Amino acid sequence: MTAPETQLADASRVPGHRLPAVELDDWEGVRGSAEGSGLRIAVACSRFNGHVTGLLLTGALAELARCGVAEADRTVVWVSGAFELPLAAKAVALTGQYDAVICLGVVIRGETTHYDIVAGECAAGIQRVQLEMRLPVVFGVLTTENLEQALARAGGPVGNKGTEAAMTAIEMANVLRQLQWARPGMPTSSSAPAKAQ
Ligand code: INI
Repeated sequence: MTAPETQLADASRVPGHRLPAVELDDWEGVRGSAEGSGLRIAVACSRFNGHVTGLLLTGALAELARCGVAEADRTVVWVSGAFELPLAAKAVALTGQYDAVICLGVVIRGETTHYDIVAGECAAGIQRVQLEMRLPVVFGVLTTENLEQALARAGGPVGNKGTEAAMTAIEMANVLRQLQWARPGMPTSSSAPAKAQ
């Protein structure tokens, strides 16, 4: 069994666009499993740069299915652009019917400042909605310099951001469920459901 400190050190040496989330099986605490059965998850997907967001959506839906989210519990909501994703997420949250929302979009830098405004407002809006609504709203939005970088992250050599976003949605939905069950007191290290099922 590898010590958590060693896992972190190893992870920091893995090449790639970001540090991968490490498996910390030895660590106590509240954690969300990758079990999707019984969860209802909406995916808000932007039509702007649709040839790329479609690839993100394919990755997200495949991952939800792989993790056990039933087809009837997966809803796709289309919006025009990344700027509209926070509103769609809030509308989904207000239904009270979902355990998480995944937001998928692609913002590619152009020659104007439009990119910064759209990407910034999208990210800030998504964060605001998830904090206000206490519902996981996952940022599955690519913000890249060019189309090539976007395609690389939409099922290309760097992976699929949609797949990652689906994993995050399930994990966070289950984290929140664990915390709900732990009420009224926070779990101690000895009482917490420490291991993922
Ligand atoms: N929307 C995107 O999703 N990606 C972009 O790269 C983009 N750019 O570059 O303009 C974009 N613009 C549209 C925006 O999201 C809104 O739909 C539009 O402004 C209407 O509110």
